This record gives sequence, structure tokens and C-alpha cells, in this order.
Amino acid sequence: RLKLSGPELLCQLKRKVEVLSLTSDLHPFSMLPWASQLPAQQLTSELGPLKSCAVVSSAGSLRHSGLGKEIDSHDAVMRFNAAPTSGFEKDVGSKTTMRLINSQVMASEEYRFLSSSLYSSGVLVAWDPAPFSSDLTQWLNRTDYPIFAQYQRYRRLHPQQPFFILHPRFEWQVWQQVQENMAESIQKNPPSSGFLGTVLMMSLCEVVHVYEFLPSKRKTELCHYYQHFYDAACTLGAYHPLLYEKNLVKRMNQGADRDIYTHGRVTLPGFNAINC
Ligand code: NCC
Repeated sequence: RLKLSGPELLCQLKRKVEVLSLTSDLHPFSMLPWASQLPAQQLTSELGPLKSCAVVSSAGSLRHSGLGKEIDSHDAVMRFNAAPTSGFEKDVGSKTTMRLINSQVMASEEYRFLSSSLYSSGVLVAWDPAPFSSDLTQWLNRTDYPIFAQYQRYRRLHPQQPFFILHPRFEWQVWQQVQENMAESIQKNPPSSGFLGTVLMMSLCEVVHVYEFLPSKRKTELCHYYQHFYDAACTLGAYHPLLYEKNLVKRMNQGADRDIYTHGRVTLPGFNAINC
């Protein structure tokens, strides 16, 4: 198999992946009584275009990074799951434009999805590990976590907050790109929120800076910057094909290697900014 260069990889990703979200007119959702709670428009037509964006991984290596000011200087900032800013501003900033959450966070009691103020700023985007077929009826009847029941409850509590759900086709298109560019077979689980969010932002922004997805000199087994829990699998992956995602991001990086080492910072062009 031919190993693609960085620019070739970027063009392939741009060509083969489309950010798709569920809309109220999409079958079979359109037939459900709560269909009108779904957005009428696609995420990509509601948000963006944006200039400079930051994607903030939740990695433990953000601790003592002092990156907060730099992160907040971007036009839009994406965060993940239950990652807080309060108390960690110096290292991760305080701006949250978008929060990408997995369905486990929406459904498990411990994350207090319906009651915590953590989720109420910015735009919410959720995803659930759907069957590889991306068949919507099959998924609807057998989600990994009860994403739709929780979505309806949250929408009733916060009707004004924009809240999108990613179409499973998007997660598997991204997975396919990871697989196509690796020599070996990777696990058939969807990519991590971090990588899904990075590709999503590449579709909305002119330039995307990803922080501590590729670990810096601060690399640690501390799983999250906000929790005292140690597990190297958080950085290397177990369920998600995280190591392979990171390999791709490393190849697509347009910033200096030194920036990874010192700042844990990768620079990726937005899809609209590349000529293929
Ligand atoms: O850990 P998580 O992700 O919330 O982290 C968000 C994204 O940051 C990148 N990351 C994180 C930690 C680390 N040491 N290195 C990293 O590179 C990854 O790209 C990651 O996606 C998820 O992808 O949704 C994940 O969610 C957690 C968990 O569900 C939520 O944090 C809520 O607690 C998963 N952990 C477990 O199921 C135990 C995790 O596997 C992936």
C-alpha cells in the first residue's frame, strides 16, 4: 500500500469525509414525535465559517502547560465530554464555543448531564457508537447509550441552546480514513471524540490548532488534566484506534515538530484552505 504524504492525506480526508448531523426532516427521525426537537439545518450550515480554532484534548499533559491564554485567543474553542475550565483556566483557557460529548457522558449518572452547568455554554454536539452499517433504524433501536432519550430531556430543559447529533456515517467515514492509511487492521470501534472533533473543526475553520493530542514533553500517564486517575491507555488508546489517529495527525501536521514538544500543539489547515 502506498503511504500518502501529509498534503495527500489532507486532500483524501477532505474528499472522503463529510460532517453530517441529524436534522428534523431526516428519515426515520422525521416520523418520531420528538423530531421537531432536532435542528432543521445541518451543523455545518449553522456554524462557521470560522477563522482560527482550538481543539483542546483532555489529556493530563495539559496540566502546568500555561496554554490557557493561547487557547482563548482563537475565534472558537472545542472541548470534550466532561472537561471543565473552571479552576484550570491557566492551562486550558475559559472559552468554550463547542463541546463534543459521547453518549456515555449524556447517560451515565456520574456526569450529571441534565443538572450540571458544565454543559450549558456554547454549542453541544453529541455522538454515539453506531453499528458499522450506519443504518439509522438499526441504530435508533439499539444505541450504545440512551442518547435520544437524554437528548429530548436536555432539549426540554435548554430549548435555546444549539444541540446537534452527529450522523453515524460521519464517524465511520473518519474511521475508514484511519484504516485506509494504516498497514494493519485496526479495531472496528469509532474514532475518539478528540479525532472526530478535529475533523469536524477542519470542516468549519480556516486553521485548527490541536492541543496535547500529540503529547508534548509534559507527557504523563495522568489520564485527564482534571482528574487524579492514571492510565496510559487514555493517551495510547484501547477501545478507540487512538494511536492510529495520532499517527495520521502527526503526518498531517503543518506546524513545527518543536511546537509539539514544547506546546503539544499541532497545526492543521481547514478543508477550505487547501487546494487539492
Ligand atoms: O477521555 P476523553 O475521551 O473524554 O478525552 C477527550 C479526547 O481527548 C483525547 N485524549 C484524552 C486523554 C488523553 N490522555 N489523551 C488524549 O489524547 C482523546 O482524543 C479523547 O477522545 C471519548 O473519546 O469520548 C473519550 O471519553 C472517555 C469518557 O467516556 C469520557 O471522558 C467521560 O468520562 C472514554 N473513557 C472511558 O470510557 C473510560 C475515553 O476512552 C474516550
